Amino acid sequence: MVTLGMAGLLATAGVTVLAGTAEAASTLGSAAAGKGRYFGAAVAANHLGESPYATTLDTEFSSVTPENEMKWDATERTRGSFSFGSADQIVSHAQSKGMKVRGHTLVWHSQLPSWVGGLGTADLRTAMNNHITQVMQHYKGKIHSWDVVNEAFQDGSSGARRSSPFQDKLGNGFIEEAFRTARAADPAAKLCYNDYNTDGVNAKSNAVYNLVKDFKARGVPIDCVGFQSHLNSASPLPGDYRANLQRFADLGVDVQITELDIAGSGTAQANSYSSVVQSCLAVSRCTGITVWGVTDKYSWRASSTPLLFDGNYAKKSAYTAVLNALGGSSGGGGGSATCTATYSKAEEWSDRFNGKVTITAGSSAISSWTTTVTLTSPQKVSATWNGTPSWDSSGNVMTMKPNGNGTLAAGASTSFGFTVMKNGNSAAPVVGGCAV
Ligand code: 9MR
Repeated sequence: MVTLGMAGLLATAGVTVLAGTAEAASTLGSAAAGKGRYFGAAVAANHLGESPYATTLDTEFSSVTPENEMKWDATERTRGSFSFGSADQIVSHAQSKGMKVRGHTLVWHSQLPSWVGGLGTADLRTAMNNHITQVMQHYKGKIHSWDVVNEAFQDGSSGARRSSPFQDKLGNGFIEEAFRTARAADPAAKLCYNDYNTDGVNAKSNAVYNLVKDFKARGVPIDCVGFQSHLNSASPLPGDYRANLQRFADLGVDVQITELDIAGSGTAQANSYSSVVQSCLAVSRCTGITVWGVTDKYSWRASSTPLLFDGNYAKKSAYTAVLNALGGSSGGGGGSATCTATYSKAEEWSDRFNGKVTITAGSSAISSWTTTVTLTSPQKVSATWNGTPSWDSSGNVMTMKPNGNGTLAAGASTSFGFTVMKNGNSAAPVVGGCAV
């Protein structure tokens, strides 16, 4: 932003700015802003006091979604008694840092207090509309987009509605009613329908598509569709992801990637993240991306390490891939060569395990790289592959260089491996920074 402002000033003053000297944006939020998008994260109020959590959030992201704090069970646990404490904490944190806020979520079958399910039809209608109105009015003017209705369709091939108190008692019309109530409560907020397993063209996304098409034809207020994009090996990135976003955009709504996380590690994970970002950038109405958490440590599925920062808040290769796809650079300035090193554990036996380190070039090509792997004594490395190791005098620190030619194209990755004899200690090795 600063750089753009400077370039603008210099240009106005008639000074010629050499192409390529401007620094690329170095955070997710600023790089996304350069593309006219926001880049957000789901956050939990109870982690904001953890310094690296807040620092990572504040440095990198330009939008937040409360992960649980705005849900019905948090905001209206008892009928008519509203509590906004932890959601307010997130909203004021975001506002103080200039971040936008996505509202999640008003009408959802899950995290719904049991009193809602116990109501009769007329009472349920009143309670639903009151809930939407109270929560939206509390945050009026502070939320850029609201997930008004979440996950109302079944998985699988039926394209049918999911059973819920709303569906079962109010019928198909509950979604329309919720959106009309929401428009009246905060006319400035974008109103979204949000769901998962709708990331490619399939029976479920077709059902959502038909809903949106019908709403647009009849003038029912809807502004956006959220694609959660919780991806893993059972539900990988669909080949028609971009085309699916585009067909919704063509109905006249914005599309947003709302809960992105991709199980995995290393290059495969980085490549999927990169594709998602490129797909959003290719669809002009794709207005922003939110990842479902800041760090793997607090992910709702932490064991699949699906996020951009690892449990120690280190940037993963997925982070670099996203930043590069957004046109940013983690390097120290325009065009300078950088790399990142990320560790993952591979096979493990009772006496030893294999470690893998992935080296990923930043936004410029690199011609060589070096990184360190520090063991915990009395561990010993018994074998290495795909690299040339050397050792410090303690025998605990291995410096690894490429075998021969260490050239990597911008954003490309390579990896080396090693076997650690545990000698009674299974601690993961610590991988140092990557130097070019
Ligand atoms: O990440 C949320 C987790 O902390 C909650 O325990 C869970 C409860 O249902 O909801 C998770 O968030 C969900 C989101 O609200 C809607 N889409 C699916 C998300 C992951 O389950």
